[in-house]
Amino acid sequence: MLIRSADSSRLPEFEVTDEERFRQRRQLVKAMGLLPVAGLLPAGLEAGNCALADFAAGDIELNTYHEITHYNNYYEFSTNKQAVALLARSMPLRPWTLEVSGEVENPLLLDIDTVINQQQIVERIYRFRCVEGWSMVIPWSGFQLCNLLRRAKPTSRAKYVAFVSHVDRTHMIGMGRTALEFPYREALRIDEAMHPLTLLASGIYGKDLPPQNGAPLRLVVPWKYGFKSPKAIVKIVLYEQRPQTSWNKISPSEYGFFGNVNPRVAHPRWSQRREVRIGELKKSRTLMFNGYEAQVANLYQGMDLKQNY
Ligand SMILES: Nc1nc2c(c(=O)[nH]1)N[C@H]1C(S)=C(S)[C@@H](COP(=O)(O)O)O[C@H]1N2
Ligand SMILES: [Mo]
Repeated sequence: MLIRSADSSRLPEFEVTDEERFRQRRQLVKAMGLLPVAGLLPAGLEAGNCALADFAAGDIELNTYHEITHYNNYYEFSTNKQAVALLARSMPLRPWTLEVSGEVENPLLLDIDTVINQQQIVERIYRFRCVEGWSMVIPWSGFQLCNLLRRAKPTSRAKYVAFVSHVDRTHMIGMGRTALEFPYREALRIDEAMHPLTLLASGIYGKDLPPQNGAPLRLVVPWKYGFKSPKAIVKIVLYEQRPQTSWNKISPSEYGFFGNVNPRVAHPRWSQRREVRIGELKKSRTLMFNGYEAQVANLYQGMDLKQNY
C-alpha cells in the first residue's frame, strides 16, 4: 500500500496532511483497490533479507488523532492516562542516539534522525490492545525492526532482543511513584523481532510521533499487549539468554514474557475476552493474537497457548 521512501516522508505536503485528509486519502486508496484486506504480500517480496509486510487491517475505523494522543500509558510521567500528553510535552527529544549492541558483529551508535532517514518508511494500520482491556486502531508510520537488526548483523548466539527506554529525571516526574523500575525494559525473542509486522514507529497519522506516544522511536508489536511496546527507545541489545523485562519482573503471573493477546487467558484483574475500543460504547470480542493469528501463529507452534508465559 502506501510505501514511501524516507525522502518523500519529508515532503511538506505530507507534513501538512491533516487527519481528515489522511482519512480521505485512505478511502481513495481503498476505492482504487490498492489496499489488501488483510495478510502479507506473497512471499518473495523482500527488502534486503527482510520479508516485507504490506499489511492493512481491513475496514476498521481508525481512532482519532486526539484519542490516540490523549489516552496514554507512560508511567515515567504519570499513571493518569489523560495527564501524560501535557506532562511529556516539554521533554527534550534531541540530541538522541540509538545504540544497537550485544550479540552483533556490527554494533551501531546512530543519531536518531540518521536512523529514521535511512529507513524505508511504511504506513501500517494496526489494532492496539492494552492488557487493561482497552484498544485502539492506529495508523503508524515507521520501519520494520528487521531492517535495522540486519544492519547490525546478529551473531548466531543472538536469541533475544532487548529494548531500553529513555530516562530523564528532570522531566519524567512519575518515576518515583510506581513499583515499576526504570529504565523501562522490554524484550522479544529474535524471531518475533524479525517478523515483518514488528515495527519501530516514528509517526502516527503521517506526523512525527508525539512525546506521549513514545517519540522519537517506539516499538509496535501488534499481536502483543501494549506493555510489550516500549517507548522512547535508546538501546537495543541482543542476548543469548532471555533478559529481564520490567513488568514481568514485578509480576510474572500478570505479565508473561510473551504477552501475546489471547482472549482465553485471563489476567488476574482483567478477563481478556472482550475489550473497549476507545471512543465506542459497546465492548467487542478480543481476537486471538489481536487479529494477527494468520501471520504469527506459526511462531508459537508447540507452545501451550492456554499458559500465560
Ligand atoms: N517507556 C515506557 N513504554 C511503555 C509504557 C511505559 O509506561 N513506559 N507503557 C506501555 C503500555 S502498558 C502501553 S498500553 C503502551 C501505550 O502506548 P500509547 O500510549 O501510545 O497508547 O505503551 C507501553 N510502552
Ligand atoms: Mo498497557
